[in-house]
Amino acid sequence: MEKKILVTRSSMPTIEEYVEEIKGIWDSHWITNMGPRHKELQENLIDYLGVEQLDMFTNGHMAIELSLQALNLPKGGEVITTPFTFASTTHAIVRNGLQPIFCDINPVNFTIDVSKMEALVTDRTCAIVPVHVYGNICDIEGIQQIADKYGLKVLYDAAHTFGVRYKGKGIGSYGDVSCFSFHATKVFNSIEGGCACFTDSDFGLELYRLKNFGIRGPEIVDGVGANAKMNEFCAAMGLCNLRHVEEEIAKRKAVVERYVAQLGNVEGIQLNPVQEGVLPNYAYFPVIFDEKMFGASRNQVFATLEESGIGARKYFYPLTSTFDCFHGKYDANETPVALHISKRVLTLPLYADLALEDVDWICEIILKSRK
Ligand code: T4K
Repeated sequence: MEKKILVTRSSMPTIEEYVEEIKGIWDSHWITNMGPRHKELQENLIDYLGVEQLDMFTNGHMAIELSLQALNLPKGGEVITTPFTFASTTHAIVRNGLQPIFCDINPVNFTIDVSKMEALVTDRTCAIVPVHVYGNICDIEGIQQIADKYGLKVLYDAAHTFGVRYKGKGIGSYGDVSCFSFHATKVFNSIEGGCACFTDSDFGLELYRLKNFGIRGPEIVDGVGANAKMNEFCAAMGLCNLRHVEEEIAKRKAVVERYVAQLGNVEGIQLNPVQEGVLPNYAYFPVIFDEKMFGASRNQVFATLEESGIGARKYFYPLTSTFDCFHGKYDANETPVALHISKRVLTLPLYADLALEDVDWICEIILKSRK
């Protein structure tokens, strides 16, 4: 059978470890609705992520969507955000009846460009939703300054930044709320899952209510909520994977270092930056190809890799602002850097157990794809 390497591969505990973790579920018959594993994972995550409070959800998207709802922003309000992200970020804004206002990104770390943000503020602006894309952290101080000046809420889409620390603090402790994804494809997974980190207990209560149908008490339903509760099987997977997350990150680091050794000095290739003051998690390995200097376009490299059974991905192309569902609503030329990067970026396979020889092989194919 032809060898296949995909962009990532879920980390899993041994089956024995998982079975041990779920045995108690059979004894108690308590499968969901904030059971003992949910509680234990929540406590362990507060500790590991270095945040004051957090709540957990079925997935990262619901953490973002319900957090935006819990911020109680004015309907139709404008939210400054990035188009260089996964569908989830933009859709969470739109599904809340809010209007995304797309700000360009900076060409070095691909996060929202704070120098272009203030010009987008109007009297309808109510929030900023930046993304720590690929695990690169945004200009947190710059964003907070603008938020403070105009009285805006800040929700960080921190889906890619599990375990990242900035200036010694957990990345989830910045902004009004920060949302992580625990999807199968992430550095840490609970199969599906996610969390929102916050400091305001009233906000936390509102969020809890929204993930549980708006129920406040056995006979009181005073909110129109959704159902976004994490079940016990996902929480059990989270408990197992959390035990190994440091090892996971260390192995990813070795893979990234091997890529950097092979591709770091190649003309026409731009790699992800190392950011000052940041303890990274090696979530993604994006590469930007300059066709003229490198000798092959992103699409050519993508196709050559695919012919060899290597599934690199074009995260994040197309820009969310150009999705068919928004046809004609936004102009991608207003975010020229994001447009430029999205047409040139390829994220290469990265996971803990990716063999270093396979990294060499992937790089060899990339370099041979030059005309
Ligand atoms: N915000 C941002 C910035 C995000 O990137 C995401 C999710 C979210 C918010 C929302 O968080 P969640 O609601 O998802 O928790 C994937 C993921 O589904 C998605 O979680 C992720 N971002 C996005 C960047 O990538 P796809 O459609 O590319 O995934 P898929 O199914 O093609 O999987 C990619 C590779 O992962 C496969 O080729 C193999 C591997 N894989 C996949 C699955 C599903 C596994 O090894 N095991 C698996 O179970 O979206």
